[in-house]
Formats: sequence, C-alpha cells, structure tokens
Amino acid sequence: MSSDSLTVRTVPTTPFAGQKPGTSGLRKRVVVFQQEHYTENFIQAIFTAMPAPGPRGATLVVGGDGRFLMRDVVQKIIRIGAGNGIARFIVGQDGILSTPAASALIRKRGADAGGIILTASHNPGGPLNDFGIKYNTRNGGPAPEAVTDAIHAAASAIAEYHEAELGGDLDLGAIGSHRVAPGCDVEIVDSVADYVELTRSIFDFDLIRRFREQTPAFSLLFDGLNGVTGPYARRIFVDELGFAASSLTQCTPLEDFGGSHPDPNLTYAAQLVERVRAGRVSLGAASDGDGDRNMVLSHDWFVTPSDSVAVIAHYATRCIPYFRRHGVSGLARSMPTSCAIDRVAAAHALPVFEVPTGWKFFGNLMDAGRLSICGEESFGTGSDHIREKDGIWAVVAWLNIVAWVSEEKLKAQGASPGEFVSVHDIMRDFFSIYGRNYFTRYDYEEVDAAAAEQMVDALRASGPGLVGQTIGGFTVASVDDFSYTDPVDGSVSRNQGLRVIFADTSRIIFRLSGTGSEGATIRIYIERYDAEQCDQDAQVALKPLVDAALEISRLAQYTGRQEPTVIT
Ligand code: VG1
Ligand code: CO
Repeated sequence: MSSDSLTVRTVPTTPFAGQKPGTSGLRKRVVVFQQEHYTENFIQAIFTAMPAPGPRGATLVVGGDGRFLMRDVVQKIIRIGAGNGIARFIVGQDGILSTPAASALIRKRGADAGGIILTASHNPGGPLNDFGIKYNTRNGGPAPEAVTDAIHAAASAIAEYHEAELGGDLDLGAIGSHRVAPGCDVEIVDSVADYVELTRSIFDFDLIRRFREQTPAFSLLFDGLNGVTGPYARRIFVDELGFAASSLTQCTPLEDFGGSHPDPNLTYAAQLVERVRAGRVSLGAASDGDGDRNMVLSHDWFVTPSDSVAVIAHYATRCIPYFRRHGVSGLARSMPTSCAIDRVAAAHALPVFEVPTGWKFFGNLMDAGRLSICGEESFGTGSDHIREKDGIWAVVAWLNIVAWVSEEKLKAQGASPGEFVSVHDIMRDFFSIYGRNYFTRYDYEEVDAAAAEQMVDALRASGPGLVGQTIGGFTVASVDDFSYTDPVDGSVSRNQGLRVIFADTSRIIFRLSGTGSEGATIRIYIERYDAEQCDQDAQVALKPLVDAALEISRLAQYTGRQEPTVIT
C-alpha cells in the first residue's frame, strides 16, 4: 500500500492470547513484549480500535516512564502509527512523559487521536520485570471499557499490521518538529515545561514560596523512587518553589528504578519513611514509576490516601486558586476508598460519586462538568485539571494547604512568625470536624491464580448467607458484588468487588487486582467510622474487622498465606 510517497508495509501476523488491558493498560513481563510481533500486534489493535475520528490525519501524544524497552516501543509506535495514517506525533524528549504530563499534553494540544503511554506504573522495571502500554482517548483520560474491549477484540482477530518505512530510528533527544515522511511529522517536546506551567496556574506558588522563606523550620523531602517524576519534582519544588536540592531523593529516572519497586507506600517506600521519621521532616512525599500516585506523610503522621483527598476537598475552594476560580461541582472516590470524602461532600452540599476501581471511571463525570476532585485509596488523587491522577499535584496541594492554614493561623491568633501548622495538626482539625474513617488495605501479592479465584467464587456463593449474622461483634447488613452504572453514558460495569457492609457502616471489601503480571493479587479493604476516638493506631482500631475478613474469606486455607505482602 502506498499513499503519496509514504511507503507502508503490511506485515502478516497471528494473534496472541491475553492481550486484554486490565485496570490500567496491558501489563506483562518485558520478555512477553519482546516476542516477535507481540508489541506490534497490540499497537496495531489500538489504531484499529481507535474511536472516531480514527488515526488518519490525526495527532497522537506518545511518551512513558522511562522504563526498559520504552524507547524501542516509541519507535515502533511512530512506524505503525504513520502506517495507519497518523499525521503528527507529539513525543516527550527521550520518550519521557509522566502519566499526568501526557494527559495534560493530550488536552492542551487537542490531540484528536489521544495518546499512548508506555508504563507499568508502580510495577518493577528492567529486562526481567514489567512493561506496559496504555491508550488514552482525546479527553486525556484512560480509555473507557468500551474502547479497551474493542482493542482486545482487534488484537484477538489480528491478521496483519501496517508499518511505514521511515528509514531508521528517529533521534528522540532532538527537540523540535521533524518531518519523517510526506504528511507525517514528529514533534519532540520538553517533557516537563507544559506540566510545570499547568501546575503553576493551579496553585498559589507565591504563597508557598513566601511560606518557605518565612518558615525555615518547615522541611520537605520528596522521593521520586527513581521513577519518571524526578525531573518534574526538580523543576517544581526546587526551581519554582525554592526548596533546597537536598529536599529531593532518588529523583533521577532509571530504566529499572534502581532495582526497587517504584510504589509509594509504607512497605516499598520504607527508605523515605525512615528518613522522614529520623530527620523529623515536616512533609515527606513520594510518587510512583509513572508519576500518577502520591504518598504524603510527616515524621509523626501517615496520611492515608482516603483522608488526603478528603482534606484537599475540604480546603480546595478556600485556598487553591484553580478551585477558587472554577468552584467545585462534585466529589468522587473509587468504591473501596474510605467514605471520608462523602462527609466533606455532605457538609458542603456537594454530590459524591462512587465508581469502580480505576481512574477511567472518573472521566465521563469530569467531562460532563459534574466532578472536580476525586481519589482512590491506592495513593491516587487528582482533579479535573487533567484526566489522570496526579502525584505532584497532590503534594503541591498539601504544600498549598499547609502554607495557607499556617498563614491564617498566624493572622488570627498572632502565633510567632516561623511557626507552622503541621500535617498532624491539619489531620486533627479534620477529624474534629468530621470524625475519622479508619482504613487499611491488606495485599496478598502473587498468590496462586486458581486459589484466588476459588476464594472469591466461594465468597460470592456464601456472601448472601452472611446477612444478619454477627461476626467479631459486627452485624452484617448487606453483601453484594459492586456494580456501577455510569450516570453519563449509562454503561454498566459488573463484578467490581465483593462488599460486606455492617450495620454500623463498617465495610470489608474483597477484590482481585487487575494490574499484576504474575499470579493473582488479593486485596482486602477494611473501614470503620469513629466519631469520637480519632487518635488510635489504625491497625489496632481495625483488628477485629481484619480478623472477621480473614474468617469470612478463609484466605489462609485457600492461599496458604498467613501474612499479607503489603499493609497500607
Ligand atoms: C491498582 C489500584 C487502582 C489504580 C490502578 C492503577 O489497580 O488498586 O486503584 O487505579 O492500580 O494505578 P488494581 O486493579 O491492581 O487494584 V497505576 O498508578 O498502577 O496506573
Ligand atoms: Co502509576
């Protein structure tokens, strides 16, 4: 096939089993993607399934978290994209774009073909670990299920892919527009600049700078976990906000994330947690491999993500310029996320939505102007400024809040200059208004997939029989398998997690992960509300419910596991 003088080769191929995007894209071991035609097939399937207007003559954003294999796959996307008619590629320099930066770029540049993001997020990288490919639509958000199903269907029926002959690989380091074939340009852009500009337009940078200058006792430590966020963090925290370069750690992106697990939680970011505690750091934070997750803590408090989004929602219109300008139309959380944000919504007379796990479910509500701030318990926090969760956004939101609350207190109570209101104080204030939704999550990673399925099937069968029973002092009020009807397009997503809800509103939720690449990961989410006693250790406060969860599910019998891999 040839159009003008762009030469397109049609390569015969056969389908691979299992090219089905999970919670967030297709994630597999690198060696799986390295099989002949495997990656090409999936890329072609994305172009085949691409929603209207389709690839011909369209603009596509391409970038990823810098992990092993990424640069090769960027070149493949350019060749196959050109072969399918893409007219313009916008690519981060050296292929680098954090997930939120890619979402921002798709929106800013009106990329009508959306974007392809190369990441397996918080999964380890390197030749023996994971790679991933995710398609985002033109609104900048992860493709909805209808599109990921169409990609899977196209991949399952593929017989050929189309590849343009471009004559060698493109230099991904050269910023600027490059004509790679007649009617096809590749524009290499600074990976960070547009994102920094957007972040500056959302938050009160002047306030944060002033606060930093006047409050030498306030310290920040940001851990990039050797993922993609490093360069973004340097430009924002150091160059823009003036924090010392020593406020950053592990901020050089590495192909294998330094051999570690780039997942910001208490287990995998243990080094940060240790440094924050030992150094009495005021605000510690981390992000994941692709920059969409965040963890916030201080030397004396760990902010659970469910609380974090609720606190941000509580303060948003008071101190964050973006929300002062636009207002807040609604709030949302994923189903297993604690109901703290529901309390903020009720107090502010705002609608609150409960969606299945995965950021793709927030997009329609945002596009319809019904949702402004949302979060997931899995260290995901964000807003309608883009259509992905945004790690740095959440950390800057906390800086903005700490600076504002501190200044207000100084004005109102004449506290001495240089003092500040700590993360722990902000949480205490919050709990005194709303009470506390104690929350924890237990993850059992890489368990035998068949055993995990059996456990969930058994729960599904026995669940209804639990209603009315008292387990560990808690009476079961209802049991169901969460099902969601999108209020905007009416699409229905079933089997999104088994919920055991107790008479006192406590909840236990069981779900299988959709992001792993080996075996199965069982997640158990536990929540209990307490209006009075808000200063207990969460693990102590939730122990009876954890025991109840293990009893109901017989997890140890099914999986042979006595202890979880990760406790959040
Ligand atoms: C996990 C989280 C989910 C999140 C998803 C993608 O999915 O639970 O809340 O949206 O990861 O995040 P699962 O199916 O494994 O529970 V990321 O930063 O990995 O793109
Ligand atoms: Co991520």
